[in-house]
Amino acid sequence: MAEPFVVESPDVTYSKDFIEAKYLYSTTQVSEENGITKVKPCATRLTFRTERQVPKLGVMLVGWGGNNGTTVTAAVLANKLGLSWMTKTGRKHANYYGSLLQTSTSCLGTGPAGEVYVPFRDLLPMVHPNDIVFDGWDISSMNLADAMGRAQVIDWQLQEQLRPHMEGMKPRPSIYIPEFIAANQEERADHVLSGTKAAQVAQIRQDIRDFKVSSGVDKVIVLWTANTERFCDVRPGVNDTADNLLQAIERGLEVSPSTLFAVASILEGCAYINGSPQNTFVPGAVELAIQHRVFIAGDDFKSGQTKLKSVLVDFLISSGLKPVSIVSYNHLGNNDGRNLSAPAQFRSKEISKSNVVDDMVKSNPVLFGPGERPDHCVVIKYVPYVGDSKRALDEYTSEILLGGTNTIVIHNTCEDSLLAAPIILDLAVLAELCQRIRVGVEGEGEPQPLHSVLGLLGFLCKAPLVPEGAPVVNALFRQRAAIENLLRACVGLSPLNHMQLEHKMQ
Ligand code: NAI
Ligand code: DG6
Repeated sequence: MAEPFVVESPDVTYSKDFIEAKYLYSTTQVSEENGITKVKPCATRLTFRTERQVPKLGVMLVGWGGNNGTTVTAAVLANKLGLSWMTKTGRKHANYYGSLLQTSTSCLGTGPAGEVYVPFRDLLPMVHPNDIVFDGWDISSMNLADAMGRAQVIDWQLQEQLRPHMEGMKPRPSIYIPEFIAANQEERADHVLSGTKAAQVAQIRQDIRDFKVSSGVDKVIVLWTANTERFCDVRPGVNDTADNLLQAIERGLEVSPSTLFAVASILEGCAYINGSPQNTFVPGAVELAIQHRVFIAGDDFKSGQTKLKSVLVDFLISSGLKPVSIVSYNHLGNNDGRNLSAPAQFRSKEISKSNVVDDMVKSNPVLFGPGERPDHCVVIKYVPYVGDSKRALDEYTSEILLGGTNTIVIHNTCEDSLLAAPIILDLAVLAELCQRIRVGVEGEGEPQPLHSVLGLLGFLCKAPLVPEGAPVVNALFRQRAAIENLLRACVGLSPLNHMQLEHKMQ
């Protein structure tokens, strides 16, 4: 299999099936002894082994008939078919703008003409989105062509071209427990499974198996892009351990639909990604994933306002300015906004949108004393007329030199699902790639899979799920560097350090 580039190093070997890289992982340990802070540079020799064979990937979307589900399906078809269409501002061509992997680049190194950049997707063998086969579930029976019309996201001329390809796509009936989503969603719930919770989980597992056989895909990833649910209580004996969670399903106790899907997916050995804010990954679900060595990732796509926040607050704090008030308001008119107009569902979103500055605040004890944090207010309003074109207004106030203040106000109009669709693709493609990576300490046995809780995908999530005890990183470019440097490590390249010493020394 031809690679876009070959690393020439005694530490890197390419075999028919694997790329294997020996890698020196450098960290720094800090300890406190007798009032003295001791800092110790450490280095560990690791082996990364990446399977080269890219599988045929199937992605099953929960909420396939929603704005994100239809938009991502339409985007892949439009790219695959090479479609273009006229709008009042001219001809538009299908692209993957907004995808970290497809349309952003990574610096490979320096050549005679300067720095050499390659698309992120060329760093390692990865699934191309055009080759993904979609399937999924929805509580609404509408076929994908009609659902795309309902979403009002895709330009009309493109919809017309896509209709024949999408009208045959019909979501599978889904698990519907009305109390988890807003009451205003009831009118679209005409396509729901019946039976006990255990029977419904069994049906979802059967659906995954059926899809695998009928589509001929090698691997399936399941991704929740259905409505935001309310948080569920974490209760001892119900969802605190894997066994209790499985028992709770058998006994018909409270388990949210998104957690039921997670359980079905994990038991089928399929990675499960949560694109919404609710606490799908109760402790029992996490333990189940770890037991089955299946990847889970989430929560809540980081698409617009929050992505900017995780850059802007990082900029302020890392420049030594002190943000003291962050007020984020937005209004939108799609079905997501309608669902979020109910208090319990809004609360889930408020939580995931509010914790995104914590790591940056914690990183700077010069500016913030113990327990001190900026005021942070999140408001979401439902305004049907604006549809999927979300308006986001943010005000950041910072304290600056000698008691001065610096107020930055941002207005952002963003077509929500057109931002979320490429994130869905990146999540699936990266999760699949991670399934082919093994890493281990040299001399300590065979390299092993990454931790089941795939924190690496945090760049794409508002509230990154991380292994117990691991730090949560929200700062966008730290998250990006984690992905970039891990992928570089897999081909034996050191992390990008941006020192450019070759241009700074005499
Ligand atoms: P949407 O409301 O258009 O689509 C959700 C779909 O899920 C609907 O078709 C609904 O019928 C279906 N559904 C609800 N409960 C279901 C269940 N139990 N099983 C199967 N299907 C079910 O919403 P949209 O805009 O597609 O967003 C989806 C999710 O992604 C929401 O939770 C939203 O908060 C989240 N999100 C969206 C972002 C964006 O930029 N569009 C960004 C971040 C998160
Ligand atoms: C209103 O906030 C609706 C939400 O679903 C958001 O549009 C979505 O979570 C994207 O949020 P953000 O903050 O990344 O733009």
